[in-house]
Amino acid sequence: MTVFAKPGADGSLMSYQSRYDNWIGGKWVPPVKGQYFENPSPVDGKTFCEVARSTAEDIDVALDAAHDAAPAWGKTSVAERAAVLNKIADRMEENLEKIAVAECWENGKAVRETLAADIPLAIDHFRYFAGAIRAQEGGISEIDKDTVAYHFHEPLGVVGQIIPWNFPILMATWKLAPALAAGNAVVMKPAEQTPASILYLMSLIGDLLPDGVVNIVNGFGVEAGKPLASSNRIRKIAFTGETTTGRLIMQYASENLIPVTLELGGKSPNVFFEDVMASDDGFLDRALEGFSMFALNQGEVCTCPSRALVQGSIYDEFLERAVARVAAIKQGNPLDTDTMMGAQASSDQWEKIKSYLEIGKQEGAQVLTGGEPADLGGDLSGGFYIQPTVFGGKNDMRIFQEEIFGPVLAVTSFSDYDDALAIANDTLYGLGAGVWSRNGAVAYRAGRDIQAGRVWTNTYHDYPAHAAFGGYKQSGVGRENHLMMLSHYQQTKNLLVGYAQNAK
Ligand code: TXE
Repeated sequence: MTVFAKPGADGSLMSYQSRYDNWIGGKWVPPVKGQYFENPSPVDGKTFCEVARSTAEDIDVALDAAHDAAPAWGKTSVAERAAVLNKIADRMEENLEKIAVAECWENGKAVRETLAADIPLAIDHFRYFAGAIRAQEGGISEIDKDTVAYHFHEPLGVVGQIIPWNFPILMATWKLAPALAAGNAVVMKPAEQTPASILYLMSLIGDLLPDGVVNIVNGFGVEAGKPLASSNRIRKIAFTGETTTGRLIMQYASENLIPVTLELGGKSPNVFFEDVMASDDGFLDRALEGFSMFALNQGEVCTCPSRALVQGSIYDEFLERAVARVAAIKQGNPLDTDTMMGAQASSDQWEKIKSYLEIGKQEGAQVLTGGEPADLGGDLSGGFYIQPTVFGGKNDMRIFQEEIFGPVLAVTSFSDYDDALAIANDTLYGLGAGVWSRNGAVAYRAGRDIQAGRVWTNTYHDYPAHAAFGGYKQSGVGRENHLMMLSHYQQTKNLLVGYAQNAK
């Protein structure tokens, strides 16, 4: 067991500055109005740094820097841009533990996750898009024997990106890597709950990028995010967050007729067919693991499998084992590498989840395990902890329909395939889903019939860079990851050339 020292304490791996300005034009720039806000760690609830509280004026300064940088960056060769992305990945790998601790301390998630998943995935993302941009080809069509249509990929120019707090570094990477690979300059507004870890990252990698290619401006949604998303100086806005905010982003973007990518909320069904119980082999263990995945990242995942649908014929037997598996989740100090579940990211989110624990009880759901906030005592008593919770109930309850974004699972039973599909699709959302069956045909059919952009079959919560990710229904617009993401940051130039005169 390793307990990382508190960041900044003697012997610690990394140190946050006590105050952060914005990262603009390759240097630290104080906010125009001179205001800062406090940034508490969810681990103990205490403020560990303060961060620029930016306004429209700061967004303008960042947009100036991005516009200065964009033409030259857009003209670099794909090999040059790929080299920069690969250097960023290498630098991150050299500093993996430091970045993992920075993210853990700021977000409250377990350091064993940031060490094993969040930061390695972020590194791989830069490497994937370094390769992807070099492999991307344009197109040529022959219109007639003397006329050719060339299709080139061109960068959009300056793009805006607004990210949430649940995976601060990975969400930044999902947006930065394809945008940079495609030759754009970026102004990014991180979430006010986790403004510093991305700045810590910039302090490590900032020298690898030309000044102004990446600009990070912190602040609150309406004060800093809205001026960015509604600016007529960006050519695209990419957003991850709540569905209601996504709707606003689309409205702002419509004023300037720019494209949007929206990655929004979810209420993902995780469907367990009766044959998962057929024998006590590794498959059942994997299914039980998949059931408990609702608690991964403290449930603060847009694809959190927050609804479990279990076939009636196995309901009692499966639930007995599944609930025992959930009760064994080790909750504790997020900086302890033994800890499986850490703290919720903010006091607001903690309050929201606690209110849903009460809503579930009031609407008559049965508490199968958990159901309360967790007091871990000692230094952690000021932190934002919730017991992993499983409710039994019906799909029309609010805990089945509304995104809680916490370690709270709502379980119900289904009779047959059609019933399972009806319940799975009875939601406004369509981001993720899981299907568990030993019968490949059933699993395939369910995967195709569930209305969600990502359906995991006999696995869950894998996020490779080369698989498309995004929502159906009210879970979003567009995709992230995968080669296809490049086109979200490019425009097509068609050159239609007549060569006939050259032949005379
Ligand atoms: O989201 P917001 P919040 C869900 C989850 C959570 C709920 C609220 O259910 O409980 O949303 O979280 C910026 N113009 N998800 O309040 O407000 C904001 O500053 C421009 C799901 O944090 O959507 C932050 O940077 N920007 C989700 C970002 O938007 C605005 C991840 C997200 O904040 C803005 C996070 C505005 N008017 C929360 N208002 C997922 N899909 O992964 C806010 N912002």
